[in-house]
Amino acid sequence: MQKVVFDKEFLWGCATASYQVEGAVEEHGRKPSIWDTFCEKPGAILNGNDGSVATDQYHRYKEDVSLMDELGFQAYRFSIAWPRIMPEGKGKVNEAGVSYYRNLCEELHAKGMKAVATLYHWDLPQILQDEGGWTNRETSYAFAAYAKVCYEQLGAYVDQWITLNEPFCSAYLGYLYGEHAPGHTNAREAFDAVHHLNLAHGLSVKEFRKIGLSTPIGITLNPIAPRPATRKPKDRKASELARAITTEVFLHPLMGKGYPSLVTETLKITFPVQANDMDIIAEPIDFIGLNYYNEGAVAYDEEEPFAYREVPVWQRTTDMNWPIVPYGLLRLLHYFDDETQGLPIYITENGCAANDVVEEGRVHDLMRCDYLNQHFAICKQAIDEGVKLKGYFVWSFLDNFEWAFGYSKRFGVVYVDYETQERIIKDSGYMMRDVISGYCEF
Ligand code: GCO
Repeated sequence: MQKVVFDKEFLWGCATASYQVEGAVEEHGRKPSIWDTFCEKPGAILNGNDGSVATDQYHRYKEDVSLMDELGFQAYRFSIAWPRIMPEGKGKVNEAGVSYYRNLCEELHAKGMKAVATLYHWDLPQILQDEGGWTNRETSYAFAAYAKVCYEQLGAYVDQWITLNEPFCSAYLGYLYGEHAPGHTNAREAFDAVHHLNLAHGLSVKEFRKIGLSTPIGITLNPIAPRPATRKPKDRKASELARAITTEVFLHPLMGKGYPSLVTETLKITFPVQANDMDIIAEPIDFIGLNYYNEGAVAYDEEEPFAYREVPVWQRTTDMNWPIVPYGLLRLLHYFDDETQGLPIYITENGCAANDVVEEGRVHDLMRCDYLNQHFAICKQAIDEGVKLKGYFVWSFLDNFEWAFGYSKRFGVVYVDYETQERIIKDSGYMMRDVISGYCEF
């Protein structure tokens, strides 16, 4: 019998997010989020797609949980839609929204799976964006109040909490580059959003501690740490600048180190910090989530706003045109291990988009199998090298709404026929079943 490569405590899960899978955007009291609004903006989303139906998981969650169980997943990382829980962003709680997530958690528990809930995976209630969204400090307090309601109403159902998913994307793609909702392109707004997202995280962790739940709470970052193009000091500096402005503006305040001087002094960027903010943001957490897909390379370029530019790389790419660089994950796992002084780490997203086709009822996504196996091997190497890696969640359980790319990109280990909503387990799903069972060596 093949040896089990990961120990029995290692948590194998799959991940999705509310706006990408639920659909039912006007059902049972849910009100519009910034993504409902953004999808209405002509040209914002490829093919004019939106999340109004998505994979209809709001109605099909029992079927999906059964599929997860069939593949042996031990946990499901989903996100709670703020506009379902508090449709006005604050104040009145929508009982129907709470019930949906209670039912989902109970279905998971009935199959012996853990419920891992992300409080915020980008679907900010539009009503709060109308008041400035993440550029408004008040949104941080509204988030903490929303989180408190979730802890009170779902604390007995959720096994692990994640405050924010990828604040980098919320702040930079949403307010600087305009690629994500709300689609703004204003640097001042982006840096205000960075701070208010950090503050929202800290305030929500303090609420969690006040309530006294014993389950773990953390945050998920997508650390962007491109390698230097060459060993020239300038290119190594470029790599440090890239990591500072994209990742350390979140990671360092979380760890009580304040904003990185490379950003505040070298790049001369300011943040709207008020008294006690940095202490609030540094409220201790129990684990950190790491989302990894790919790694780029950068060279110094003083003409660029952040003094670096991406350079061409040679690796094979996925359907997102993202280079496949497993070793980049090893670098980041050690970086997180060092920066957090050994906080438990979960890979809360890893996977790839592939041009999947159905052939005689099967999907032979062998590129995805290779991608995943290469990254599993990196996980094992990191653990052997002493990194406290405690789990892995594949992105994604099933094909879903890939933000600005609409439904054109498929990340699932389960295929979705969007015409019929039929689910088809891909070869990568069967491969994950074998890896999780321990009978498959990669
Ligand atoms: C992210 C988000 C996911 C994406 C996935 C593929 O990391 O960007 O968490 O919602 O769909 O990463 O891009």
